[in-house]
Amino acid sequence: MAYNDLREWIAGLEHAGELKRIKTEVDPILEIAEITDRVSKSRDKNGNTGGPALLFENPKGADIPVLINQFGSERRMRMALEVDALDQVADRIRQFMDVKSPQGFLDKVKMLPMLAEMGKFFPKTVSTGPCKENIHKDRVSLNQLPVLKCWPQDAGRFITLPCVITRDPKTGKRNVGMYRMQVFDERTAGMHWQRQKVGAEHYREMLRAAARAGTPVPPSASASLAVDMMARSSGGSVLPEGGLPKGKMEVAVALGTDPTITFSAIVPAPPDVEEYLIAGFLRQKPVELVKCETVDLEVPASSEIVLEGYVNLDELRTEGPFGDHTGFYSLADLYPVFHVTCATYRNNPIYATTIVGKPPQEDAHMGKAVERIFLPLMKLTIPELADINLPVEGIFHNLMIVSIRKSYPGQARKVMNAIWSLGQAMFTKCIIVVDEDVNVQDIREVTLKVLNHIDPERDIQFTLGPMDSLDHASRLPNYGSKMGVDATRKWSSEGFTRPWPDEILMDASTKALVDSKWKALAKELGIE
Ligand SMILES: Cc1cc2nc3c(=O)[nH]c(=O)nc-3n(C[C@H](O)[C@H](O)[C@H](O)COP(=O)(O)O)c2cc1C
Ligand SMILES: [Mn+2]
Repeated sequence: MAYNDLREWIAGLEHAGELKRIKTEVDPILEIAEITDRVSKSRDKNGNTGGPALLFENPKGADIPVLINQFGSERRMRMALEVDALDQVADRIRQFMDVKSPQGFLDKVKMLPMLAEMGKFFPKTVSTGPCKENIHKDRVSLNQLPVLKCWPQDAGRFITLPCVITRDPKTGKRNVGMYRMQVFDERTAGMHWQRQKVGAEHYREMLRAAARAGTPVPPSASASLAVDMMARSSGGSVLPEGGLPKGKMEVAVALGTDPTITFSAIVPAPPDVEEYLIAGFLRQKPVELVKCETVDLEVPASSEIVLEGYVNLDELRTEGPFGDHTGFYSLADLYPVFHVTCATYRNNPIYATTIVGKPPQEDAHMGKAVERIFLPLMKLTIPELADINLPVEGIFHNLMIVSIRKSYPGQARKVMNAIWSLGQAMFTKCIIVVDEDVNVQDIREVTLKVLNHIDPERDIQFTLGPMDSLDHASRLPNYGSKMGVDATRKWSSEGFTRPWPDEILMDASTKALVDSKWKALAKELGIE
């Protein structure tokens, strides 16, 4: 049964031996990050990385415990999604995609259980919930939270696992995205939605609407930069020259939610698919929402802590640097500023967070879950796709290895272009395409076959396009080149006329012969 809140999830983890409580006092400034980093990179006797989830019960300077590394192993990721294998989530998605139009009454009856199951996905608004146990509109201070400073050159403390809720002013649809928040002072924080994310698009929609309705503010350096950053990139000169319109955009932030909600905020779903629905699908039980006190938004009723507030349309502030999941500091840049108007929280709240840095860390396991879950969805538009691997050191957007069933010339390049046009996969800096017989999960096999099979000048495809905001090497921020490597076997219809050698494989009878003697031989030779 679904975890109803963070506390049930913590209890579940503890019961499964997947959580350790730390009673010693530890400093949220750097110390928790160093401990967590060591735990993330530790290996158990089976060679699994990740260590346990950690509950720091005594963080220095705050009386709120800190939960970290909750998703930091494959097992915990499976527990969070309540499956025995991550592919089961993919199987469930496939089942819903396979639905054919019912042919008669019996077919319709057969569909009823599925329809009933779908009914559970939709969130429902309830009148109140645990997150309303304490409501503060005046005495709000972000400094009461044990927010981490993760790395020495970080610009400050960062809320790293917030579910940021916004509403599309045009359609009224909600979005939940995970965008880090740098704490500036008691009541303000950075709002780091990168320009290609849904929160940023909602902000631009607000800018467009406000610009149509009102007078622009006087020109200023930051305002014109905002136009450049948030508006011109959307293709229109909808904003008056030189200034940003005044106005506010409402934002709510939920901290410490049940694991499916937290996970839903990071999955790269299509912009119009509401994350509360994704969470409902994953947990197979509706997400219960409550209305906010000061803004017209809904938050999960069982959230540990909720911050309500707004972003001024005409205000940007330098955010970062921040030690990021690339293993490097992401550079400082201008981002909107979140102002807290109200905080609601449970009695004895728990602060859930994460750190990112050099992989492998907690986010590596979340990324792997995304990879498995999205494969069937990618196959919808790229049916020849057999498997994909985003190696952890490729930090999701630097390297994707895909295998395909090749049926026509040039297909590997078609697949690259399809990936570069697919949602957040647009950021993929390097795509390697191999034939179906290559196991993309085996990096040794990939290295051997890819490098053997390519004629680099012929097989590398360059293109230009949007880059992840975190990329520090591209010629311009957010814009640069990408590379695809066609490592499939080349066909004569692709202009390759030389013979292609067979892969070395021993014949079956010799193998069987040696198999029959192997036990004794191996013992004699001292090998396993
Ligand atoms: C721990 C963590 C921190 C993240 N921080 C940010 C961030 O600061 N800014 C951002 O744009 N995306 C960040 N992301 C990625 C987004 O959450 C992800 O792209 C998500 O799909 C965005 O949702 P959206 O499509 O609804 O905008 C982070 C992801 C994780 C796992
Ligand atoms: Mn979204």
